[in-house]
Amino acid sequence: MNKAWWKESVVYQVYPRSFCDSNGDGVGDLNGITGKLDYLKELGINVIWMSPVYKSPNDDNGYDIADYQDIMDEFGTMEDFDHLLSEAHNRGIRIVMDLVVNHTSDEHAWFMESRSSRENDKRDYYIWREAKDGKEPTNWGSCFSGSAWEWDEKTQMYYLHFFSKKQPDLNWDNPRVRDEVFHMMTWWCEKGIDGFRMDVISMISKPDGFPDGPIPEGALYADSAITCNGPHVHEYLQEMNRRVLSKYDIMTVGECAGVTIEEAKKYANADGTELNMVFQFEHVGLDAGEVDKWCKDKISLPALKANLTKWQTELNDVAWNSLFFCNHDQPRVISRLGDDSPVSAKCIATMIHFMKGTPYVYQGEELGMTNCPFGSIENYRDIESINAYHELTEANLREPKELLSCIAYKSRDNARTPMQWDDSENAGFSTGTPWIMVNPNYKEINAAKELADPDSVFHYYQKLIKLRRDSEWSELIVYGDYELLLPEDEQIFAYTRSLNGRRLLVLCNFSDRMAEAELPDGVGEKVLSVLINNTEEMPEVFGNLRLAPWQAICCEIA
Ligand code: TEU
Ligand code: CA
Repeated sequence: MNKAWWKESVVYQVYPRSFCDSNGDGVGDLNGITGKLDYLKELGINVIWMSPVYKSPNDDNGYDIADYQDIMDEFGTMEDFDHLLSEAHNRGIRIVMDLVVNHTSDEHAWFMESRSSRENDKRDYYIWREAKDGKEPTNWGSCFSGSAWEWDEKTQMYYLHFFSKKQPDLNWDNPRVRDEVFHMMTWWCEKGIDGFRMDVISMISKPDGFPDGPIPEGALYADSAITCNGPHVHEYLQEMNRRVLSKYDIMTVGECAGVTIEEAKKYANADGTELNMVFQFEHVGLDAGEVDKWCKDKISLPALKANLTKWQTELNDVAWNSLFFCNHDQPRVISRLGDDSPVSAKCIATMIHFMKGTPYVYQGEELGMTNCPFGSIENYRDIESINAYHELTEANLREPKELLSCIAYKSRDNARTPMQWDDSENAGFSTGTPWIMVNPNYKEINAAKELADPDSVFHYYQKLIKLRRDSEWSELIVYGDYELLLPEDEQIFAYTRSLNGRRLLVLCNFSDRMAEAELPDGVGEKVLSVLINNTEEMPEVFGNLRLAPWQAICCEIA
């Protein structure tokens, strides 16, 4: 069964900019996080993954790093970080850092040198190419709109950036770059951190020969998928594992855009030669459009069940799953899969938290925080949303009003509004002017109110986490085998977990209507105990199953 602490964990993602502002400048900071450790302890999580806190000009809110071994001015000092780390450890909470090494900021010293001349000693730390027929070297697009190539007047060459032009891609084929990265990672591990979430790690090895890619109808450039799972990515991660990761008791999760099951079996293989687990994106891609994410298509439940079941069964005993729907790049799942009601939040959480893998709770998800009514494009802060709006409307590819409604539904900023702590001004996030608008529903949805309400979403997440981490069913929830039931049902997500002769039955009605179904023979005929139920109603589990709207229940069955 290969037990491990990171398999038995529940991770909480903090987006520091929006979590808690301790000094009234409108921006969240490290001391703000330290001040909320008791809240996180109360929730029951045992690992915090923090989005980047390193020095950065914040072109992409810290995912553009100018110094990997210093703290962003707005977030505090290295002393503040050391204090946070020790206070977290004092509470039995581990800290996982966000490692962004596919690219740096263009204000990093390495890039400042690299761009200074073609002969500079660090020129090949990045990816420079001559113009081709007077144009960009390939037809690749940036994830933040425009070409993935930026012209540098001084040295008369293009440099590659799959994200913003202030995020030049590092050249991982250069062994000196790998040395620099592994040295920096070791420095953080020696400080006592507990792991890394690795940003777009599936993109670090670029395709051989830099071929043009296909340009989808309605798009201006070839998709960045062309660089996912590149020719040397596993070689580089195995080197990283040998030289750094294998020397410490740490947890690693690769953010792997474009990862398939076959690739995940390599990235997160059970032999431990690369990473512990990956974030896959097929399930959160089920509602993407033909060309890009800017649409309001809904995810069909049978498609979601089929995809999550594929990952549950095909990685089983071969690799390890992460379990998430929310993060700082995704709209709020309660608005995407639910109907913004607390009962729908609990239903979604039940479906996720009883699966096999390590669950990730994104800040505010445990409160049932929803998407935010931003209104005009001026209220957005996210470079991805803002650039997409301007590029697609200025190229007359999308009608502004219609596109804005899609951005409202899918923008990353939906996850980046300030954490809603209480019903005081700015939801208790800051005594200053927040860097981004506060969701106007903070008086109804906030931590103070939910801590005082035993039936709140917070307390429901607390129960889910306790069942996984400290109950008689913990081993069954973490290590039990998964089996989907009722695959074609359009309303009910039903599955079992089994281990050593014990079995859990999970039933979730993903609709605002009553749901009925026939369970397979032998399933649910004898309920031994009810672990959790998000409504007062006790469904008839025997034979003719009836579930209330959004009802979710987990029982131990004979
Ligand atoms: O995200 C990479 C990535 O896949 C995103 O571009 C994602 O596809 C998109 O945001 C979904 O709409 C990572 C970080 O999580 C993201 O915040 C950064 O902006 C990006 O890398 C560049 O570092
Ligand atoms: Ca602050």
